[in-house]
This record gives sequence, C-alpha cells and structure tokens, in this order.
Amino acid sequence: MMKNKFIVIEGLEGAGKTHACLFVKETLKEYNIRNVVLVRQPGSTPIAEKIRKLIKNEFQIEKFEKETELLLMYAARIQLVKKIIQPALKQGKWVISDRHDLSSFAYQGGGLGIKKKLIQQLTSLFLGDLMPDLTLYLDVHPKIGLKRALKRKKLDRIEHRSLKFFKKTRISYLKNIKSDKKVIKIDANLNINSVTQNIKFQILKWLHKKVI
Ligand code: Z5A
Repeated sequence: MMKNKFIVIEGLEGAGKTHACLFVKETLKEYNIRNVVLVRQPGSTPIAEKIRKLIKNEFQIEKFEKETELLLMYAARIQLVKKIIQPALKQGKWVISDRHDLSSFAYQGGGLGIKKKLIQQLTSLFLGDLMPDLTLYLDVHPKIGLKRALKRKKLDRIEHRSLKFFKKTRISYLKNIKSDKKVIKIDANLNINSVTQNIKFQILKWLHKKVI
C-alpha cells in the first residue's frame, strides 16, 4: 500500500487547475485511492474563504499594499494547513490542493516584486516541513489563460492586473520549478483532451514509481 500524499496543482488563471484537481482525484480512484480531500487556496475553511473574498473582490475601500496581499495569502494558508491539510495527512488521507505556496512565489514574488527570501522565510516559519509530494504545474501563456477565464466569469481584482504582471508571474513559476524534481510541467496551451491525457500519463508514471 502506498503512503498517502500531498499533491498540488499550480498555474495561471485559465490553466485548467479546477478541472485538473477533479481529474487527478478520479485517476487516483482507479488505483483504489478513495480517501482524498480536495482544497483550494486561498480558501476551504470559513476564515480562509472570508480572506479569499477580501483578496479577490475588494476593489474599493483602499488599495492593497503588496505585503498585505502576501500576508493575507499566508494567513489563509495557515488556517487551511492547520485545520484541514495536516489533520487529513495525519489520518492517512490524500490531499489535492488547487494552489499552494508556489503561487505566492509566482504572484506576489514574481508578479509584484516581493523578495523571494522574504517569502521563503514565511514558508519556513509557518509551513515548517510540510512539502508537496508532487506538484503539477499547468503552463499556459497568460493571453490564452486570461481569454479562457474571461469566457467563464467576471474578472476578479487580481485578474484585472496587466498582461505584464501575468507574464512576470509565469516567468517566476518557470524559474522556481526549474530544478525541483517534485514538479511536473504540463503544457496547458493544448486542447483540454490533450492536457487531460498528459495529466493522466504523468500521474500514472508517478504512481508506478512510488509503488516500485
Ligand atoms: N493567488 C495569489 O496571488 N497568491 C497565492 O498565494 C494564491 C493565490 C494561493 C485565486 O483565484 C487568486 O489568488 C488567483 C491567484 C491568487 N488570482 N488570479 N489571478 P482562483 O482560485 O479563482 O484562481 P484562478 O487561477 O484565477 O482560477 P481559474 O480562472 O478558475 O483558473 P483554473 O482553475 O486554472 O481554470 P479552470 O476553471 O479549470 O478553467 C477555466 C476555463 O477554461 C473553463 O471554462 C475551462 O473549461 C476552460 N479550459 C480549461 N482548460 C482548457 C483547455 N486546455 N483548453 C480550452 N479551455 C480550457
């Protein structure tokens, strides 16, 4: 029996993360892995969902300082990690998270220009040794991702940022995953069937490696 794992799905908006999370859960089922908890960041606990609303929807009262945005992401993450992720992993459940701290490195680090060292300090202070066992990074060109996101919904506060911001965010993702052996990059510019097939291929390959 394989030990339970913590899997993270990352990428820009419109990369297909929501769909990928559900698909990975279905794929695990084929391996008789049914004890799976699905979460999203920021969010998934009552307090973290309130922070999510504030971060995504608050356009009016005042402009967010970039450090405020970063700390709110971590506040929501701490709630989720302590209330759901760590207890679930302790109980032997699998966890799939739509985003984790790599998003903070990419958006607040790469996009907003906060120093990587500062974000690393927050991660080591508040997340300790909790590390994803696997991250699937769905790589999409910002123009394509935003076009998809626009089709589906009204853009939120962060999605209203410039294309330049999302280009910097993507570059940061690519830099940060470069030498990380626990991250698999998936080309998410392709049509949804190709992306889904590739996710399945990569997950099965990874599961086989873990079983052997
Ligand atoms: N954020 C941050 O700044 N720092 C942090 O530390 C964290 C988050 C944790 C969260 O909003 C925001 O917070 C996010 C980053 C920031 N903001 N931005 N910008 P969210 O949870 O709403 O995240 P999102 O990434 O913006 O969600 P999304 O737009 O729903 O993206 P998605 O889940 O990757 O996409 P999807 O819902 O699966 O697909 C979107 C549409 O595209 C949908 O109609 C699909 O059917 C379609 N789609 C998906 N894949 C394809 C392909 N391959 N071809 C064609 N169409 C496709």
